[in-house]
Amino acid sequence: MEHSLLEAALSGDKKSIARCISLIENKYQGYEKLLAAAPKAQPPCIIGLTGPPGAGKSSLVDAWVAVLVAQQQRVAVLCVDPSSPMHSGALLGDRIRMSRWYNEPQVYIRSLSSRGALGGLNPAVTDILKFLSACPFDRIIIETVGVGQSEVEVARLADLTVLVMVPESGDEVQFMKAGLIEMADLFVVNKSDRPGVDLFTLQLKNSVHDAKKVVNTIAVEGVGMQELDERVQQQLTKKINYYE
Ligand SMILES: Nc1nc2c(ncn2[C@@H]2O[C@H](COP(=O)(O)OP(=O)(O)OP(=O)(O)O)[C@@H](O)[C@H]2O)c(=O)[nH]1
Ligand SMILES: [Mg+2]
Repeated sequence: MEHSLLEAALSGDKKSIARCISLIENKYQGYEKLLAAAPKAQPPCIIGLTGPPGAGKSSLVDAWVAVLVAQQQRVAVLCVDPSSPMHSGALLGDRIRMSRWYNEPQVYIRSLSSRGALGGLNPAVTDILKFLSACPFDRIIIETVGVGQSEVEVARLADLTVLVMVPESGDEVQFMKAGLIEMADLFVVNKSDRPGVDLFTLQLKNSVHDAKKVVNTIAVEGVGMQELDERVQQQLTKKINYYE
């Protein structure tokens, strides 16, 4: 492993970061050295974004990144595709939805398939997150499609878990059954331009018992992003205080 590659990555060079991640993903000889470079303690900054297929997660990340970039923050986005062939289009969708950020120096976006772990997260995800934490990013956002176990795994890896739902799908009941209401720190009702949003939001607020944890957004129009950003910040601050 070239020392200079690691140094360049840790100083924020996107090409070097991409190469390092490929080495880690493929368990290339010496990749452990890269991982060892990750500092042990980091302030909480990894945000897991999960929810059913097509809920608008990538659109939401795209719009949120605009807010973060305006704040001069450096952002890494990791999109993890589930192994189910049913959702094989997700990675392409993620790339299209976030394409405007690929040439932005402050933003690094990477897609990963979840080959290996059936129905779960790519086993390299943990390692890659560890490495990204050593790079100078203010925020690391990980998007996964909620198709079962993966939401739970994301919550374990992330400092903060955001569950994205849409009004018309009846997700709320399903998520309650799966115990996800307890697991998520924030709930986004995306596609708030759709019918039934008021009732859905009300029901969700009742289930969550904390109205401040529910944010309404219209990702494709950038509506609600400032509020989402503020709520995320509040929740992260709470966690930092809790850890200290
Ligand atoms: N009406 C409406 N459509 C939206 C909104 N947000 C996203 N969409 C649309 O919903 C579709 C899916 O959006 P994506 O951002 O790809 O959703 P996703 O959750 O990332 O999808 P997967 O990664 O495939 O699970 C796209 O056609 C978006 O344009 C919204 O707030 N309102
Ligand atoms: Mg997506």
